[in-house]
Amino acid sequence: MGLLNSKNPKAKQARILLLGLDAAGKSTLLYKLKLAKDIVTSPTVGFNVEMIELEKGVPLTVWDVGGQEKMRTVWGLYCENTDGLVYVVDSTDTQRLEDSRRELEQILKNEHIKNVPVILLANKQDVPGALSAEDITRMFKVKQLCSDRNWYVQPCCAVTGDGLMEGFQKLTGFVKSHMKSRGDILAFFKQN
Ligand SMILES: Nc1nc2c(ncn2[C@@H]2O[C@H](COP(=O)(O)OP(=O)(O)OP(=O)(O)O)[C@@H](O)[C@H]2O)c(=O)[nH]1
Ligand SMILES: [Mg+2]
Repeated sequence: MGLLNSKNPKAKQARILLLGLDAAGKSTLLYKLKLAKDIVTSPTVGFNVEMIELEKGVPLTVWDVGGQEKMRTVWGLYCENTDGLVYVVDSTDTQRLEDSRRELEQILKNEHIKNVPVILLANKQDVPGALSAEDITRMFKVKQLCSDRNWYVQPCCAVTGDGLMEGFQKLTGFVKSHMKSRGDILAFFKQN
């Protein structure tokens, strides 16, 4: 709990859920953000959890849950107390795009993340022929799917880190206003 605010160890941290199909690039991007370096990942069985502080005074606890089929059945168990959802899409995996869209649609029905802001990361933009953020927005029907919440689709490359900061900055802005609207903001900002 190294990033808890030292003046107030009980200050609320924002809990971020990182989801997406297996091999979308969730763990790669998490450790790129956390460690600023490339790591060799293996499929996540269970979850990784890391605290990252991209904006000073705004610590995020990021839960990276494995995306293999059997893991998707338990995604719902991680939704409680979530303040923001980051959904990672492999923009080159056109064969499983509909699977990915359907899983997103499903998880957005979870009552614990009702109105919670969503950032879609259109990952693997370094690969020639990758679908653009606009393509993903259209194909996922994001406007309809996320009509009850703030959302944004950010193109990125987890390997180089391109677009990750932009995506998480957007997320931080959304999360702040979401927490404010829920009244959590006092606990969150008293010390930030
Ligand atoms: N070219 C390219 N490869 C990427 C990118 N992001 C991730 N990868 C690769 O995709 C593979 C899967 O990445 P992971 O980060 O393990 O995927 P994950 O979403 O955590 O997968 P699960 O843990 O199984 O849910 C690895 O070989 C990564 O190096 C990217 O932006 N570009
Ligand atoms: Mg992983």
